[in-house]
Amino acid sequence: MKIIDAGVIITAPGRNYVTLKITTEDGVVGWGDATLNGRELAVATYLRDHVCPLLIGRDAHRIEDIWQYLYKGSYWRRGPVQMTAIAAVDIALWDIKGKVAGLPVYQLLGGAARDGVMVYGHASGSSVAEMLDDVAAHLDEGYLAVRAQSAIPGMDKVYGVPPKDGRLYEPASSNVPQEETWETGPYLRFVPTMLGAVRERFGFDVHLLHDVHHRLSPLEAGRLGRDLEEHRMFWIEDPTPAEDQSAFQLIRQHTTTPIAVGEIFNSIWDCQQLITERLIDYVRTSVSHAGGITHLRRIFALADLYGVRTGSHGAGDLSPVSFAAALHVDLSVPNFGIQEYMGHRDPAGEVFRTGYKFENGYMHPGDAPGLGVEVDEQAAAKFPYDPKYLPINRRRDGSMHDW
Ligand code: GCO
Ligand code: MG
Repeated sequence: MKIIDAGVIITAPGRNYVTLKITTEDGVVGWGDATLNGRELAVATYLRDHVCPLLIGRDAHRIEDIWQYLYKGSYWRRGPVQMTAIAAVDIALWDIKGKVAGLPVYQLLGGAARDGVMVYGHASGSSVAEMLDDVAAHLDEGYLAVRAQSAIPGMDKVYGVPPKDGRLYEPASSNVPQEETWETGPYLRFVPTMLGAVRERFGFDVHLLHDVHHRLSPLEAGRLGRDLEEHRMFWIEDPTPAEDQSAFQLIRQHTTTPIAVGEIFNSIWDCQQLITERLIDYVRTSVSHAGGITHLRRIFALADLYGVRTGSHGAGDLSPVSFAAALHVDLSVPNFGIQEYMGHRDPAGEVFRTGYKFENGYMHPGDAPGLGVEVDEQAAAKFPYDPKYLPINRRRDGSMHDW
């Protein structure tokens, strides 16, 4: 079944998304997500100029071969741009295979290994009281797991906390990077109290998560983990910048608080040591940034051997196409842990027609053939590209810090 067309759609219904459309000779269309927040056009160009021309005439069914062809064939391997581009192709090809087979993608991956996929939502607030009310609102909606982030006294802006309404936190918000100030001391002193307040009000039944967003040293992370042990966290996420995998040995020596890492990883090599030395508990690689369904399953299979569970990134800057793909993988792998669900704000729903459902804290991708998401190209054309950057962090002395 030959590929006869491959093209890139850039649209900003609420935020920027890059989508790959692959068409086969019999008119089957597959969709892939190629969105790399703040660097969207780099992936769009990589696809348009270097990948799409190579797809024409290839057999859409040969997913593994096309993956290897694009990965090994470029010579310059890995990195977020290449791996997001390959992911988009891979996701679109799985969509096509499902549509041709008349089956939802999870059936092609071995079928459902569970009835639903537990997701966690984002609760936040400009004070602890406001954050607690947002946790309550999530529990009312049926969430079983909630990530809690709150403003920190003495710090102007904090990751994960929106300027106003708790539900609309948007990381990429400015046409030049917004500058934030980071101070480790106030953060480390405040967070145990903040998360303790959640336990005090809601008890221990709710799964509680927190994102450190790469900001601590290994020793500071160890101390935070130890201070949080009494709160029985589901996980703390990205405690340190994770390109230094051996740093996690130090964290592990100091705490039993579970650790989740991997949203910025793009290949199995980024987490090989973390997994094989059992330095983490959850691997957060995403389907759209880590080489698509084909490569994500390889990472998850390695993780399974070492008792590491999955906890894929699911922020709003990953499009509904990759969110659906994530749900298909989550439903089928044996070592699923949890899936992040931030949702997509309107008018994304005008462009992406989704079939996935949320019920009682669990999600299901639906049973439509393929991924179950269709893209309305006419609607997409109404929302032109809108350049945005992620913020940066500086310490009080002006030096750059991890954001
Ligand atoms: C998360 C992430 C996001 C990232 C965002 C960057 O855990 O959901 O940390 O909020 O900051 O995806 O584009
Ligand atoms: Mg994160």
